[in-house]
Amino acid sequence: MSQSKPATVKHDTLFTTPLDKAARFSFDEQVVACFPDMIRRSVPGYGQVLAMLPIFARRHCKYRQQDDNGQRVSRIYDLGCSLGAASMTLAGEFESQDLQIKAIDISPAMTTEATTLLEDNYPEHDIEVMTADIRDIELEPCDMVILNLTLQFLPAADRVAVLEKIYAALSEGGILVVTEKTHAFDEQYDAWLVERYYDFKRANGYTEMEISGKRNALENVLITDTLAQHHTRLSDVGFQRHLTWFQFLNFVSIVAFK
Ligand code: GEK
Repeated sequence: MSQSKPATVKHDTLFTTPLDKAARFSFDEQVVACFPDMIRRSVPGYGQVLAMLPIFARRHCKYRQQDDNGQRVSRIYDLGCSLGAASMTLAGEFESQDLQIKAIDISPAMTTEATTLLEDNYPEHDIEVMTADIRDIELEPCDMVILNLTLQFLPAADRVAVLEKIYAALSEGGILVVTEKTHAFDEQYDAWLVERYYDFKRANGYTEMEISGKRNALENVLITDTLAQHHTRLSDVGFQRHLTWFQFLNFVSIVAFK
């Protein structure tokens, strides 16, 4: 894998001081500055999931689309791209002419930084970074859609419509990869998973205050589904085949095949 240029990443110290209990988590400049450190220390398997995306893309992206010059390309959407880590991983494993990547995030602080990082590292690649709400955009025909830890931030009632739009845009043979934090239906299993998840965060250097501060700030912002709910919804929107290919504690990744 090619090495990308390191950005200046701050250590995540967001919840090291007591916060207003009502403060909600938002993807602002402060979060952007420490995001790579935060997500690596907070999401079990984050790096492993990212590393598999180009491997999946090799198998399922078959130059089914055309770029503005009429060249055959594989079009990939990175929805809720944050700093573009998924797009970066893909660009690192493909020649510039092979892919057309569209990376979208609702947070201008994220897309500003993602644009810089992607332009600095992959100036030759066809990567468009857009600031938009993924509920509002139209999707062009595509080979692969990545929803890496993004669906969980949409209001529950809006998730079906976004997945329907993705299903409609995917070409036959294309895939959707959805990675999410989940909760277990069984309360005891859920309690065990949540506690071991906090152990995971402790092992990665987070204090009790940081863990509880983040939990409070994410309340009603990050709303999890069960794994069964994810699979049912994917069936409901039309995907006939979908598979949980990765699980690490309460974090899962599903691949859905069109
Ligand atoms: C990664 N995928 O590093 N429209 C667009 N973006 C949204 C919306 C929306 N309606 N709601 C939230 N977001 C990334 C990580 S982070 C996950 C994704 C996390 C964006 C939000 O601004 C944030 O950047 C991203 O979804 C979620 O592979 O921080 O746990």
